[in-house]
Amino acid sequence: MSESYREMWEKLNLDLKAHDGLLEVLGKFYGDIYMSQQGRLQGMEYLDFVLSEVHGLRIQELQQAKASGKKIVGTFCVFVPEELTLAADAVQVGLCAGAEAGMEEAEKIVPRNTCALIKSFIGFKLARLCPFTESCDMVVGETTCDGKKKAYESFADYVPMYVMEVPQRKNDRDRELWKAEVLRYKEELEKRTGNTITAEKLKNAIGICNDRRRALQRLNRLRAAFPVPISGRDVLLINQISFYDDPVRFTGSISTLCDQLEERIKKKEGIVPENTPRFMLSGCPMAVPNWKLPYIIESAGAVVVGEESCIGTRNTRDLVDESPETLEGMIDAVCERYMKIDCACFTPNKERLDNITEMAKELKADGVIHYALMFCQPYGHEVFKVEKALKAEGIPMLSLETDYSMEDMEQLKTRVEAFREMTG
Ligand code: BJ8
Repeated sequence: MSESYREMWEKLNLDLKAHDGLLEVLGKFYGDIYMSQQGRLQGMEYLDFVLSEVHGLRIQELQQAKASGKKIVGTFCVFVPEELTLAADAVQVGLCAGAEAGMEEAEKIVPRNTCALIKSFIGFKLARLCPFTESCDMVVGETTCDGKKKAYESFADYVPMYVMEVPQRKNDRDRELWKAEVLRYKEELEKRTGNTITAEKLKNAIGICNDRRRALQRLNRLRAAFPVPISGRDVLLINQISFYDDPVRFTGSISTLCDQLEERIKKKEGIVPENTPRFMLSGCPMAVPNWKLPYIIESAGAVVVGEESCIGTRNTRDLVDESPETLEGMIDAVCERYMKIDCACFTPNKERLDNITEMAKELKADGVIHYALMFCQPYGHEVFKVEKALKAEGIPMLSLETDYSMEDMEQLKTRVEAFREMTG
């Protein structure tokens, strides 16, 4: 890393020593999990580069955007409408974290039995490890699960917090509440950025976000080919990077990668042999650098062909209707699209069961591995329903509960291997 990065990190008040340690561990972890793969597509070099520069070049870009007067908005949930953020000429970045750093610090302000995702983003802030959080002018939370909404109350002492209320049901009055919240967010953005969200700007932003979703949808279709042309690990990484890379640049790179995938599919080239068991992941989001489970699955001789998760198809499945021409019509279309998100925080949430079974069938998955983070009530509760729905379709499921520690690697590996044998 260049000296200019160190200066930048210093200005951002990072704990430089601890941050050096984090980058070292991350680099090694990435090398073991990603660079050791054989036969990766050339297009993955872009992703390798972006990841290697995650705390360098991308942060430099954010600082340059700030210097030119743009605001940086950090988020933790796919419910925050990026279309509005972009239409206000701001930059949106995901702040969810998938590493164990700063857990002890985090436990000083949230209970021990809080899920690792929450503890991680708090830990990264308190241990002064995350240049993204430090770059933010506004951090947007949401009232999804109890863990998050209570954690934001405490987190507000450390970051410029704004919280959107997400309804828990999907009836007419819930939709009204959501629309009011989207409008409140629009006003807040306009106030904080000093920019007015016009129909023209929103139309452009809807196009940018939809294009990214379309590129990821294409990737998801292609990855499901026989034999599987790209590893699940790589697709997870692509989804993770989609949360903090520049959206237009990202879409262009993923489209190039998809062209390469098409070539590979034409030649019937696989990243694994055609008869490799195909598993679909379902459940909690896996924030960067949480690559543990896909790595275990793919080291156990199976391949991941889909992620039913917010860092996966839940975030890319639905597009915003692009036909409205008025600002009000576009805002309605944005509200409508976000209300299709089938997060386990909703009750009832039959849509998710339908989406999982349909996706598993489409992908011709040999089995589904349900992943719940320890202490995650919403996804933990839905495990039973998901298993029942899949069983009715004759699709086997393995339920795993874990966190970000590496202590249970062997145990998870044994269970995944047994599942692979059972489904094979
Ligand atoms: S829309 S899944 S990104 S809330 S794992 S913090 S649910 S206790 S992340 Fe999520 Fe939005 Fe829903 Fe998606 Fe709570 Fe569970 Fe932790 Fe979670």
